[in-house]
Amino acid sequence: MIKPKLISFKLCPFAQRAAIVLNHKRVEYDIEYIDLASPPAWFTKLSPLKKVPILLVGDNVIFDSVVINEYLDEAYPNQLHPQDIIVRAMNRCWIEFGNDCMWSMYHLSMAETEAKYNVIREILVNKFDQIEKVLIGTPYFNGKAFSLVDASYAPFFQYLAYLDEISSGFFDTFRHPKINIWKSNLLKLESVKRSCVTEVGQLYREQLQKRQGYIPTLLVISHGQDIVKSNY
Ligand SMILES: N[C@@H](CCC(=O)N[C@@H](CS)C(=O)NCC(=O)O)C(=O)O
Repeated sequence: MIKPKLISFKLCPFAQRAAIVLNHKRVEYDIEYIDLASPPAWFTKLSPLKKVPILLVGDNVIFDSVVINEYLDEAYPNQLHPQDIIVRAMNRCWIEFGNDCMWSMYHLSMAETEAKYNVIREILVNKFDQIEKVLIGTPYFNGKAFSLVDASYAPFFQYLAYLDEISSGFFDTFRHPKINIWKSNLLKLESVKRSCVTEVGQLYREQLQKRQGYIPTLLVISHGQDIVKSNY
C-alpha cells in the first residue's frame, strides 16, 4: 500500500484528528508541518482550499479532516466507525457538531472583549449541555470501542484544556460529568499524545499572546515561561 503523507501545521487541531487515526491504526505515514503564515508554493498549488490537513496518497490529494478520517478508516484494517448504519449516521452528526464546537473555540480565542468572550463561552457551554445528553458510553463516545467521533473531539478538548488553564470554567464536573470523564480518557491515549508536537501547549500560548484580544490580556509570556494572570 502507498505510504500516505499528512500535510499539517503544528497548531492545527483538524490535522491532529487525522494523525490520531493514523496512530491508532498504526499506519506508517510521513508528516510535514508547513507554516500557514507563509505556505510553500507547492502547498498552495496542491490544497484546493489552501487549508491543512491534506493527505497525499500517491497522486491523490485528500482534503478536509472528516473526509481524510473516513478514507483512512476504509483504507486500513480495524474499522473505527460503528457497523450499525444508524449509529454510524449519528456519529457523523456528532462529528459535525464537533466541527461547530471547534469553531466556537476558535472564536473564543479571537474574542476582542471580555463581553464578547463571555457570550461565546456561553454558546460553547450550551453545546456541552447537548453533548452531555447524548454521551451514554464509557470510556469512549460509543462505549468500549474508540471511534472516529473520539478522534474528532480529542484535539478540541486538548486545546480547550489549554484555554481552561488561562480562563478556567470550561470543564464543569458537576454540570458535565460525562464529558469530563470522556475528555480525560481521550487525552491520556498514546495515539492522541503522539498526534502533535510536544511543544504544542507553549506554541498555542505564544500564538494567543500575539492576538489582539481578550485572551492575551490574561496571559503574559516572559523569558519563555508562561505566567497566567488570574482573572478571578
Ligand atoms: N474543515 C476543515 C478545516 C481545516 C482548517 O480550517 N484548517 C486551518 C488550520 S487549523 C487552515 O488551514 N487555515 C488556513 C486558511 O484558512 O487559510 C477540516 O476539517 O480539515
